[in-house]
Amino acid sequence: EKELAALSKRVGKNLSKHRFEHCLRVSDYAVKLAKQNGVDVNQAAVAGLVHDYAKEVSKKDFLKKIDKSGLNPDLKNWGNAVWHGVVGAEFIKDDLGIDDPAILQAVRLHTTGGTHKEMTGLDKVVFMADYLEEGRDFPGVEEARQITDKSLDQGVFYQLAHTLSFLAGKEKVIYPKTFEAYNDWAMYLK
Ligand code: DGI
Ligand code: FE
Ligand code: FE
Ligand code: FE
Repeated sequence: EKELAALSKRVGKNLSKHRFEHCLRVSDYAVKLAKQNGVDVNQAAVAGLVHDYAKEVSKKDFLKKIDKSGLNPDLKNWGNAVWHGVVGAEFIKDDLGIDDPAILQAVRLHTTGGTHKEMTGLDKVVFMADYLEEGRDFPGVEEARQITDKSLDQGVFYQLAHTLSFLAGKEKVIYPKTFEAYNDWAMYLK
């Protein structure tokens, strides 16, 4: 579609080649998962394309945006991993003029996920497409793709469990929303 091509050009200008190509692949994978799960294909294509739009924004600009947008100042204690989704949605709104609340929420949740009640089909599709796009090659990615083809919800839980364990294995600080999402899905699915 013409609008998507114009948007893609603008996203490409804000990102390095490798990250832009990741965004294109996430968009494609999100479309595939959207078709499998009765999710709006255009919203999936757009949300996938823009999800990492702010990934290369500087710390200084994230901090400014948190103030300007009136976001919770506690966010300032975190870093790029959290900011590029939650604060990234504000850049996508302001720079790209995307105001569809469903797309903005999918961007906000794409790194941490959310509770099963909070996550829409679109949120799950973008969350999983980011993890499973054709360029991903971590151990277990093929198993994760198979699980997700069978059940989008089981895929979400697989990613939450594996990301949490990966981060803890590297002794990283973990954002509370990541824990909250994991616990919620564990109670919901087990
Ligand atoms: O932006 P991408 O690299 O495509 O993928 P992403 O947005 O899903 O994740 C970005 C990074 O953030 C990835 O290395 C995993 C990490 N991450 C996810 N949840 C947390 C986290 N890092 C920290 N420190 N804490 C978290 O809760
Ligand atoms: Fe991301
Ligand atoms: Fe992700
Ligand atoms: Fe990504």
